[in-house]
Formats: sequence, C-alpha cells, structure tokens
Amino acid sequence: MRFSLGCSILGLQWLSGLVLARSSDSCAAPAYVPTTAEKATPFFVLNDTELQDITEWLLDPAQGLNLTDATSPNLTQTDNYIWYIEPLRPNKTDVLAYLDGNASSPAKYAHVVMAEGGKAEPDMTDNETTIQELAYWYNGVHGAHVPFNSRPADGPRNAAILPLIIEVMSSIADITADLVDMVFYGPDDPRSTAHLFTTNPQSKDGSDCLIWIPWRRNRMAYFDQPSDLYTSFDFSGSDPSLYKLRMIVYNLVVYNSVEEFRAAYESGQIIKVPPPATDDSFLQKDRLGAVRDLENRLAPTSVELEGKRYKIDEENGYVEYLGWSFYHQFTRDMGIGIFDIKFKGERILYELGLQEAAAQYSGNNPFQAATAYFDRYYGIGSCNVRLVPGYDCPYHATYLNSTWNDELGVHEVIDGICIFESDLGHPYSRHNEATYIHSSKASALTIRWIATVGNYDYLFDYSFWMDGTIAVDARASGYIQANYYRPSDGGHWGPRVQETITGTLHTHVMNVKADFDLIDTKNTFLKTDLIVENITAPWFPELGEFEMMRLNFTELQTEDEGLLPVPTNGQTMYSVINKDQKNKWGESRGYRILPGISNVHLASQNSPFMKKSGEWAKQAFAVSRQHDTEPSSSSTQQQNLPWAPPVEFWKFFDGESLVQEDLVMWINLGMHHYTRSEDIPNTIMTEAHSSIMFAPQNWGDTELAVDLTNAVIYHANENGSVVVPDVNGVSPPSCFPLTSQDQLLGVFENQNP
Ligand SMILES: *[C@@H]1O[C@H](CO)[C@@H](O)[C@H](O)[C@H]1NC(C)=O
Ligand SMILES: *[C@@H]1O[C@H](CO)[C@@H](O)[C@H](O)[C@H]1NC(C)=O
Ligand SMILES: *[C@@H]1O[C@H](CO)[C@@H](O)[C@H](O)[C@H]1NC(C)=O
Ligand SMILES: *[C@@H]1O[C@H](CO)[C@@H](O)[C@H](O)[C@H]1NC(C)=O
Ligand SMILES: *[C@@H]1O[C@H](CO)[C@@H](O)[C@H](O)[C@H]1NC(C)=O
Ligand SMILES: *[C@@H]1O[C@H](CO)[C@@H](O)[C@H](O)[C@H]1NC(C)=O
Ligand SMILES: *[C@@H]1O[C@H](CO)[C@@H](O)[C@H](O)[C@H]1NC(C)=O
Ligand SMILES: *[C@@H]1O[C@H](CO)[C@@H](O)[C@H](O)[C@H]1NC(C)=O
Ligand SMILES: *[C@@H]1O[C@H](CO)[C@@H](O)[C@H](O)[C@H]1NC(C)=O
Ligand SMILES: CC(=O)N[C@H]1CO[C@H](CO)[C@@H](O)[C@@H]1O
Ligand SMILES: [Cu+2]
Repeated sequence: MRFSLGCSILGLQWLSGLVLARSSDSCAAPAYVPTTAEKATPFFVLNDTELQDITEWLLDPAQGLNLTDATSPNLTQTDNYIWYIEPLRPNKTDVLAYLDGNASSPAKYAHVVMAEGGKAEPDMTDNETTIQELAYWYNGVHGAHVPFNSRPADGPRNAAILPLIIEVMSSIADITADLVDMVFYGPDDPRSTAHLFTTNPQSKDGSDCLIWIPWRRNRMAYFDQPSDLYTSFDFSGSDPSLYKLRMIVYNLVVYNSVEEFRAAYESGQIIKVPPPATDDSFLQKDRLGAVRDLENRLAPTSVELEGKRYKIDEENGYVEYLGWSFYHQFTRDMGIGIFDIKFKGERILYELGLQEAAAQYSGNNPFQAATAYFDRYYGIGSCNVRLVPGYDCPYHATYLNSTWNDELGVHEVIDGICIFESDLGHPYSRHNEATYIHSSKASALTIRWIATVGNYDYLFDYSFWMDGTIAVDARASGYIQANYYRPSDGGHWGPRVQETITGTLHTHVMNVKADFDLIDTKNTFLKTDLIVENITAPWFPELGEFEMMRLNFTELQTEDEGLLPVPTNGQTMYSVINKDQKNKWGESRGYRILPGISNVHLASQNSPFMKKSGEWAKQAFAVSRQHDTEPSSSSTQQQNLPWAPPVEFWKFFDGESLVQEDLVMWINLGMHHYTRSEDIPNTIMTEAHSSIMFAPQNWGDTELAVDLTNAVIYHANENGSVVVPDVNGVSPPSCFPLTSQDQLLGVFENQNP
C-alpha cells in the first residue's frame, strides 16, 4: 500500500504560495510490526464446534432438562429451550493466577441462559456447563431466575402476544385510519402502515407483564414518526387466553375497551389532532444548501509517515503501544472489555469496560413516561456495526473483526473495531526560557467501536496516551425518540423540532467499570479536598484572620462511603493510590480520576421504571471492593425487573474496608439530553459527548514522557548564531513536503523579536 501526497502539495502551494520541498515521491508503505502476547488470552469466545457440543450435551435427555431444540419451528413460550450461550468470563482470581503466576489458563465455562416455560412456574435460568446455577452473579431476590413475566420478547414470546394485538388493532383499523392515518393488521400484513413496538420495562417485579405500544408510521426512522395513539395490553402469564387489552389512549384521553373507544368515535366525542406529517424527508441526511467556501476540499487527516507505532496480536486480542499493553474481549452484552492494562510493565487496571447504557425518558403520555431502556438487554455488543473507513475512524486505522457469542451462534462483524493513533493536536509540554526552548508532541492510541441500538448510535473510545493517561469517551448520534407535538405541553418535555414532533427530554447514563490494580491489588481511595480556612499568620499581623486554602486528605475507610458525587467546583481530587508503593519522593504512587464532560446520573432517584434496576445510575461515581461475585453493576435481564433486578448494585456497598484492598470504581458517563432542532435528522457527536480520564498522580518521580524522542530542544549557543534544534533524530521523512512555515531553524532566534 502506498499513498501519494500530490494533492496536498497543490493545496499548500495555492494557500501559501510557498512550497519548499516539492517531491513527487510517495512515502514508502509503513511496515506492519506483529507481536505475540506472552500469555494466550484467557478471555475467549466459544467456537461453533464448542457451541454445538454444549447444545447437544444439554439436549441429551440424560441431563433431565426436558429441552426443546431452540431452532424448532414449533417452539412456543411454554417450552424449555436455550435462549443463549456465551463464554462465562473467568473469575479475576483465576485469571491473575494465570497471568501473574504459574497457573494454567482458567478452565473454560459456558454461561447458558434457558427459558423454562415448560415448568409449573415457568422462569428463565442461568446454569453452568456442569449444570450449576449461576447464582454467584446475582444478588437480587430472584437470584439467577427471571420470572416469566419479565422474559425477553423473543420469537416464541412475540408469537404468543401478537394475535391479540392484531385482533384489537384490526377491529379499530377504520378509526385509526381516520385519526392517525395508519392501520395495523400484523407486522407481515401488506396493508399495515403502522409499526409495532413494545416499550420497556414490561414488568415491575415479575408479578405482571403490562406493555405499552406507541403507534408510529412504519417508514424510515419510525422513531420520529409518532402519532398520538397508544395502546396497552396485559400479557401476564403464559396462557394467551388470559391476555387482555387494558387501555387505548388517544389525544391523552383513556378508553378502557375497544367498545368504549368506538362509541366515543361514532358519537363524535373524540377531538381529532393532526396525524403525523406524511413528508418525512427531514429524516434524511442527504446534503442540502450551498457548499461553503473551500469546503469542497478533503478535510485534514492524520498520516503515519514512518509506519504504525502500535502492534497487534489479533488471535489473542492483544495490543502494545509505546509502553502500553492490554487484552480485549468482545461480548454480546457490553461490546469491548479491556483487560490487564499495563504501562511500562506495571499493571494499572485489571478491567475497564462498559457495564450498561440506560436511557430514561419523560413525557406527558404513557409511552415516553414509561420508557427506560437498558441497552445491555438488547445487546449493546450485538448492535456493533461495521465502521466506515475515513469517516467513523481516521484513514489508515487498523480494523479488527468483532466476534462474540449470541443466541446460538458465533457472530462476527467485519471491521467492527478500529484502532488508530492520533496526534492530540497540542504539545505535550513546552516552554521558552531565555537560553532554552522545548516542545514535545502528544499522541494517543484509541480503540473504538460503534453500536447502533435501535434509534441511537453510541461510539465508545478507550484511549491510551503516551504519558500514562487513559481516557474513556462516549458519544451519541442517530435518531432521537421523538414525541408527538402537543402545543399545550408548553415545551416542558422538549422543543418542537418538526411539523408534528418534539424532541423528548431524556437522560443517558452509561456505567463503566474500572477495576484498578495499581501494581497489585492492594489499593486505597484517597479524596484530596481543597479546603478554605480562616487562619492567622505572624507575618501578616495587619490582616488578622484571613482566608487561605490548603489540601486535606481523607481515605475512604469503608464501602459505606463509596457512593460519590462529581466534586463541586472541582474542589476534591479523587485518586486511587497504593500506599505500599512510594515514588522516589516518598509519595504513594497513584492515579487520579478526572471527571470529564457530563458525568451525569439519573435526575430521578425514585422513578418506578428504574427503582432498583438503575441503582448504578444514581450517583456519579462509586467505589467498592472487588469480588468475583460482583462482576458487574448490571445484568442482561435487568430491563424488565426494575423493582427486583438480578443485580442490586447498592448491595455491593456493605461496609467492607476499602483501605489497601482490591478496589473497583464504577463510573457514570452520560448526558441529560436537552433536545433541540439540531437533533434532526441526527444527534450531533460534537456535543453529545461524555468522558472520564485517569492520569498518573505521583506515579513516577517526574513526568512519564521524558523518554520520548518526538520532542525538540533548542539550547542557546554562546555566539548567538543560528541555533540548531535537537530533534532526537526524529523528523519527517523527505517524502513529506514541508512548507517554509514548518521550518525549525530560526525559531530560537526569532523569540521575543
Ligand atoms: C474449537 O475449539 C476447540 C478447542 O476448544 C478446538 O479443538 C476446535 O478445533 C475448534 N473448532 C473450530 C471449528 O475452530
Ligand atoms: C411442527 O408442527 C407441525 C404441525 O403441528 C408438525 O407437522 C411438524 O412435524 C412439527 N415440526 C417439528 C419440528 O416438530
Ligand atoms: C417438558 O416440556 C414440555 C414443554 O416443552 C411440557 O409440556 C412437559 O410437561 C415437560 N415435561 C416434564 C416432565 O416436565
Ligand atoms: C468464581 O468465584 C465464585 C465465588 O468464589 C465461585 O462460586 C465460582 O464457582 C467461581 N467460578 C468459576 C468459573 O470458577
Ligand atoms: C513459577 O515457577 C517458577 C519456576 O518453577 C518459580 O521460580 C516461581 O516462583 C513461580 N512463581 C509463582 C508465582 O509461583
Ligand atoms: C475479518 O473477517 C474477514 C472475513 O471473514 C477476513 O477476511 C479478515 O481477515 C478478518 N480480519 C481480521 C483482522 O481477522
Ligand atoms: C472567615 O471569616 C469571615 C469573617 O468572619 C467569614 O465571613 C468567612 O465565612 C470565614 N471563612 C471561612 C472559610 O470560614
Ligand atoms: C480534613 O481531613 C480529616 C481527615 O480525613 C477530617 O477529619 C477533617 O474533617 C477534614 N477537614 C475538613 C475541613 O474537611
Ligand atoms: C558560532 O558560530 C559559528 C558560525 O557563525 C558556528 O560555526 C559555531 O558552531 C557556533 N558556535 C556554537 C557553539 O554553536
Ligand atoms: C434448568 C436447570 O437445569 N436448572 C438447574 C440449574 O442448576 C440447579 C443447581 O444445580 C438445579 O437445581 C436446577 O434444576
Ligand atoms: Cu439522547
């Protein structure tokens, strides 16, 4: 692969009129440098053979599971069947014994989730391959069991609930055609113009299953084509003969039956509001308007003139970059997880990765008000999409396939992950002294993936900076879930953004697990408060008492203190330190946690839709003791059990000591989405952005990038002649033309002219 810079030479010439090094050469293709992880990854994906073996073994009547083959066309919700099989992530204890000691790779287990509709009290169960109940992951009241009413709306479940929806909607098709300009006779009926969508959560504690359906046009981006019609059904239990319609709501008036709705309609009592606009061209992204001056030129891009500075072991999902190394694993639920993150050979984090992404909506109608999505349930990882080169990721990024286990197979998205190094666009450090100038380059390696979960697109970046900093960034785009526009709402749930829709106020919260292991597993969480006190000082007798600030240190003693806010005015620095590991100056080596952009949590602490299921989303940060029995802040089946979730996050905080223990931080990224007309057609990633950063805090004896050669120094010479910069032997290759303004010579002489 070769690339030519011919076009940029022309561009520079036109802009500056000066091209010093005009070269027709193209830069030689960077050599790819492979690597091999010292230890094979313990974070595996099950292959087809293994999945088949496990399935056959479970289906064997000898196991006594009475399973029906999940691929059977006759599968119903009252059968027992396998819902999905995925690798069971090995316990940290076993992985560390393998990575750090002489233990062999942890034994491989599969996590099997079964639908048990064929039992007297049907539920869903998580069991291990030796058929052990996976109870140690779940601290909720139902343990590893999910009540029938909270089960996912999979094929057999949909087949059971659909007939009643079709029956009701067909019986009022003449009315819906008139009121909302759409009809529904079933998802596959060619006459249907409405889209079927059942909202979540569908249950509170598993005792019933009550769902809401918003009726929207079945066209492009139906999320943004809502009507003002909603229906609700009671689908409790496994006997479809007991299912019933609960309500029809139109123009915010409740009708308790089809008969009541029809009677109101036929007697002219229903006040009609406009159906959704039929022109949905506003949902397209095709270019509009005059081209801005010079914007017909290609946007700037980064180049790697001397080749990649990172190495990848694809088979082991292992990466090395300027002193960093880590493994990564992709899962259906959470996408990329990063493990065993080391900098210059020392472990910083055992695990870093997304746990859950929720979105809580609001509104003056039953659909928006009842919506609280837990995207892990849909599978954030399974919504991974192929990245668009040069747009989703910079040119020359390295693409990896994402591979994970889902329902009954091995799924692979080609080029679902990208890795690239970028110039951070500012010096790492710089200074001008009278006799000395220095400046150094800053760069970072980013591993990125994108998930399109229904209407929304989430972009996740994990970045490793050359100075020991780690950054996590989440961005959002895609379609907002719009609300039907009602002038009387007064904009209280969002502004009008098109003819018949408003944006809907909602909050995104994404939980990130950061299992710090600073050198080893004995770590302490330190709060450094910047406090202000009235003091007196003998050298200021004229002042009497006056205000002065200082630092005050508090170690979190126990988990009871583990739920933490974003510090007001930045007057607290959070850090994780290892008190047994001092730097040269006697300070405990640590990493600080820098709150970034928008570390929001849920505004409502008591919403019924996220009561206990969303405990992880109710504070900015949390610190708990690591336990193999507390691997995650949420779970796949959290969605439909807001009052009795499989994982009750706050139960992790049970008074255990946090001093020189194995600590885990649970960090929230998110956005209160104050919608705006600029969300149409799609939400903008420049602003829909949240971040967190971990930076060395007395980790070294000095800054950690003193060893980098991508830095320039000018030492004054005695005779005042031209000072030749020292670039440590690193400069752009001759194939890369520089302009006169890129010249390093003369910079020293021209300071303070
Ligand atoms: C699947 O993995 C097993 C090891 O667990 C290996 O023996 C087998 O060859 C693999 N099968 C395929 C199709 O890769
Ligand atoms: C499915 O049901 C049909 C009709 O009841 C039956 O003929 C067919 O054999 C069944 N198929 C399987 C795989 O059980
Ligand atoms: C086995 O499952 C079927 C449903 O698939 C159910 O009808 C039957 O009662 C179950 N048998 C036993 C012994 O539980
Ligand atoms: C993980 O650790 C828990 C708690 O010690 C234990 O019950 C479980 O069996 C372990 N799992 C595996 C796969 O070893
Ligand atoms: C691993 O094995 C080597 C050689 O047998 C031994 O010297 C070392 O102490 C062992 N390390 C651990 C952590 O057990
Ligand atoms: C990704 O998958 C494609 C298609 O199977 C394959 O050609 C390519 O080599 C894979 N890429 C990597 C990095 O494994
Ligand atoms: C310092 O004293 C002044 C005067 O009493 C008071 O107004 C102020 O709040 C005090 N500041 C602090 C930090 O206590
Ligand atoms: C300073 O820190 C100590 C020890 O944690 C604590 O007891 C004290 O209340 C703190 N003082 C202030 C003013 O925050
Ligand atoms: C002093 O200037 C001369 C030329 O003007 C140069 O050759 C020489 O290297 C300079 N001395 C130093 C220490 O840079
Ligand atoms: C469906 C199923 O096999 N459930 C089993 C899961 O494991 C527990 C404990 O071994 C058994 O009691 C269940 O029967
Ligand atoms: Cu949003």
